[in-house]
Amino acid sequence: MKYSQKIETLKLSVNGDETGQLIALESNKAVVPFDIKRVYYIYDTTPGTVRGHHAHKKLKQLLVATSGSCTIVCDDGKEKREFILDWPNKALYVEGMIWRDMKNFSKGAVLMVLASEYYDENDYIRDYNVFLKELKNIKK
Ligand code: T46
Repeated sequence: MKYSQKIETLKLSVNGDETGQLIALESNKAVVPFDIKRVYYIYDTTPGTVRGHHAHKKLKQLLVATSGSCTIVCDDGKEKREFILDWPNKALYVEGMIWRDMKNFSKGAVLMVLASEYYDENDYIRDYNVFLKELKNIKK
């Protein structure tokens, strides 16, 4: 299997006026580069917790902290980069073989994730050494 790997920060456009703000996300336009098959959100996290500790074989995801803030640590096998999501108009696109951790959840943080596939545990790589080994199959 050939894997892909991509990380991109995106600024979402806001429809705002004096009554409030609204952000719309749509499959294959309005920045989401895939058909949205699943939406999940992480909230009520334990203070100091670190989640993630895995990569995906093919999943594409768009992450937005719709409330509060958190840090996403992305590791492509060569370097680790940290992205702070701290505003509803900031999104992080993560595709495929990126090892990710989520940490520094603020009180009340809600991390919303749009995903390109239904939940499938077989798409996860939860062993870092297996992740490093599989990286040789990255599409060039
Ligand atoms: C990811 C990061 C950003 C389901 O039943 N359905 C789902 O769609 C998901 C995502 C999870 N689950 C179950 C599986 C576990 O029993 O919920 C439990 C917690 O999942 P996990 O430990 O994988 O959660 P995180 O926060 O470590 O990772 C999640 C996503 O799983 C993952 O795809 O990229 O958020």
